[in-house]
Amino acid sequence: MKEKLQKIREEAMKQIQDSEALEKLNEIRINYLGKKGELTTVLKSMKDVAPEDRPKVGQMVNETRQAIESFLEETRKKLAAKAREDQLAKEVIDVTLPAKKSNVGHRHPNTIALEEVERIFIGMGYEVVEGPEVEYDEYNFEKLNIPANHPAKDEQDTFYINNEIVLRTQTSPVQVRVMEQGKLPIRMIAPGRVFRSDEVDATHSPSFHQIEGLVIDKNITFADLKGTLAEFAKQMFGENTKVKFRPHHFPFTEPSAEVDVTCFKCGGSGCRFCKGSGWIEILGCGMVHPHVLEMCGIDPDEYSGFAFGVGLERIALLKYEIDDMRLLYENDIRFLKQF
Ligand code: 2NL
Repeated sequence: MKEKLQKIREEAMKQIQDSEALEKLNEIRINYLGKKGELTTVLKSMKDVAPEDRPKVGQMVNETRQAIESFLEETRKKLAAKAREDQLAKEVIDVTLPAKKSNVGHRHPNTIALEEVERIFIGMGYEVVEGPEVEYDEYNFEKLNIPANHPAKDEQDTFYINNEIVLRTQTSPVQVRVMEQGKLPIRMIAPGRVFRSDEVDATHSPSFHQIEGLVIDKNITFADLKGTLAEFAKQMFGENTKVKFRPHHFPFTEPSAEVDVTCFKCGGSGCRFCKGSGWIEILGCGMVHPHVLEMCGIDPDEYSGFAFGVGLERIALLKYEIDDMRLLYENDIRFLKQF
């Protein structure tokens, strides 16, 4: 028995000594110390040992077990340390590699321009109101003095859902809704998406954005309109910007005007940007037509008001010197990032 134990011990020690991997050590542990291992088998054969020899043999089995266990543990530590060293040597981190770029979003030029316009009018006490993009013909045309068969209806041709429902051509129906609510005075802007049955080119799109403004109170005159838009132009395009009102016609305002601002590139002396004229057209406006007020439930003898409409894309193109509207809709991040 003694020789047998001695042999087991020598064999185990040699195998441990020779093992090069942690998995191998585990195998050895199972082979010698496991449930069906060699040492366990010896313990099980104790019944064949003479009773007086049993304590001695038992002690020898235990000593062998402890010797194998402690050598296993010692070797395990060595191998684990070596494995970690090898791993560290293999997985060298190149700290000079460029880091992954994190792409953050960017506000669209339309959004930047809209927020600027909103900031200016909120500063003058206006409210920002939104409304539906799908509208009744009645709100988009009739109540704005554009009855069936009016030539303006052809200029503002749009997409029809059916005979009574259209995609709005302006945000004015939002203002009609506010007027109908009957709370006066009104000082509001209505930004939003509008639609026209237009072919796509550098300055047209079947879907674009507009900001309309409306002020209704007692004793509102064209002078209020001029002062308001002159202040808007200064804040939007620079302190030295001047405005010019040219007579125009809109069915929903009377009198009506188109407004030009002095070219913010050349200051009015004439350049390529303003095609030599020194002026750039930015919006349409006028005094709200008395018939429109009446149709919206406001007494034109008591109240008057002005209104204006600005194309948001037009402002964004001018402000950021973009020469093709289509660039605004392509969502190419390299383009958008510039503004
Ligand atoms: C343009 C012209 C304009 C209005 C819009 C308006 C709204 C109501 C009543 C009267 Cl509820 N007028 N809006 C007035 C004049 C011009 O837009 O050229 N827009 C791009």
